[in-house]
Amino acid sequence: MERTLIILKPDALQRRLIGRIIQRFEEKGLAIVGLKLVSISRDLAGRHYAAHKDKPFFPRLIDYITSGPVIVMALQGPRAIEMARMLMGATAGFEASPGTIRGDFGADQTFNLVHGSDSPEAARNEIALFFAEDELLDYSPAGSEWVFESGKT
Ligand code: IDP
Ligand code: MG
Repeated sequence: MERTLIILKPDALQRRLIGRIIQRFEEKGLAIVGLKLVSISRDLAGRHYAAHKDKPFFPRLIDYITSGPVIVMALQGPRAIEMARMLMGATAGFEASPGTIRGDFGADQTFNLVHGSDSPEAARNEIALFFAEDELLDYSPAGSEWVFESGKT
């Protein structure tokens, strides 16, 4: 089954929005199979965002993601990667559609509340960066049979 790495970024915690953001993913039917509160080191941030290391905004991105505690979550379900990104909305809050997390709560290009893996390969790598294998629990929440025809997350 597909898994994706979600990070509720420092602004989500500081603005006391984590409950409402997690609720979006729960309501969609994705299973939370890993979850913890962590402080991301600059080294880990650099590895997580390695694809952006030559971008002009990279130093600000590292400052931002290491500026306070974050919640990291692994979500599981059919098409979890794509569904999570749809729920998140466009990168910049000022461009994201209303109804999305960034569209409803965000107004900025850097401070955009949430990260979601963008491909199966990225998801595998990112989940491995943040979770040990025994921190990931495989289960289907009650009621999944009424969310997915397969009945499985
Ligand atoms: P994504 O989070 O929607 O996948 P990416 O392009 O992968 O967006 O960028 C990673 C993160 O870097 C964004 O979530 C945002 O916090 C920050 N970011 C992206 N583009 C810019 C920019 O043009 N200026 C400043 N920060 C940016
Ligand atoms: Mg990205």
